[in-house]
Amino acid sequence: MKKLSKLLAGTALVAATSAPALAEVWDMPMAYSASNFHSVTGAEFARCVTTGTGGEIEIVTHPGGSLFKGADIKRAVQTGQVPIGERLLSGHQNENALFGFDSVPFLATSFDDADKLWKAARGPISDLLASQNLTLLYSVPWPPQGLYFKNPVTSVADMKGVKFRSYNNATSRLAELTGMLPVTIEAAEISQAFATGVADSMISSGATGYDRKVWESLNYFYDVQAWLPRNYVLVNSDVWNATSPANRNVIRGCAQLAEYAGEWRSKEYTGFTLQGLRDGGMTVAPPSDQLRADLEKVGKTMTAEWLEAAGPEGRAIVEAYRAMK
Ligand code: PCA
Repeated sequence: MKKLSKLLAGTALVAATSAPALAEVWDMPMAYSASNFHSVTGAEFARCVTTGTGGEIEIVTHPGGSLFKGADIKRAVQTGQVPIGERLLSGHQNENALFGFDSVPFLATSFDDADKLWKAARGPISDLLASQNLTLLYSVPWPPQGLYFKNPVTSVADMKGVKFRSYNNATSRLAELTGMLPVTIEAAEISQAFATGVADSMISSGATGYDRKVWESLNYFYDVQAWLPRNYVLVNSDVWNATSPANRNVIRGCAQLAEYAGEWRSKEYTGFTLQGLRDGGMTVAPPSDQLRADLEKVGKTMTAEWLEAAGPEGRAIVEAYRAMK
């Protein structure tokens, strides 16, 4: 009997020392629909981490704003309610103008330019996030932003009084400067907002119009290519610092892969979704010369306002970006 208990104790000890670290589950809220390329990229990133850490960290994505709505995700990660999440960071422009560097009209209007702007901004944005207990993992751009309307629009004068769905400060300001009436609505809720007439227009990518089937309510998409806003995957810095160096390496590697694959998907999704809008019955067209010229004026005003609000740090980002062009 004595022998047996000794043996059992020995086995237990061996089991305890050779057991893998406890598997952790990281719930990852995401604001956009499961079929959207950001969510697909996030799901792949999650699998990469789960596989790469040998199951020590299992990331479970929750797309469509099902765990936290977009507007609540940054705070949820910051306060440790969840360890990780994805957010459209320009949604926090009202907290710090620097977060709006990617939504300055006509500053960067192609994927190539958006890449350069991101190279210039990555350091300052990472530092700003670090000061808020957040560690930046990766960022992926949305396709270029165009204008959606119910009725045809050929100049800014035609936009007067139209109810406009906004998603950050820049989009609300654009509405104000064009005489429209902004109302902030999450992407997850726009189909209903358009169906019930809460809004009759927005600026967004073909991707979001396609994901939300906006052709059920809207008829025109003008491919203005005003800017390419970005989503960001953030980790709570306390969680990050408590993660083993080996697992951090795996996560960094998966993040690099996700940033690359996500942008590639964004590019592929651009043409596919614009065709999807056409197939849904919408007119997809470039803006008229008049509309383009009117919007460029609005863009100048907004650029000046943003540079003023973002101060020397904002100016440094724009200068570093221009130096790469
Ligand atoms: N779709 C998101 C942000 C930018 C975009 O293309 C939205 O409309 O909320």
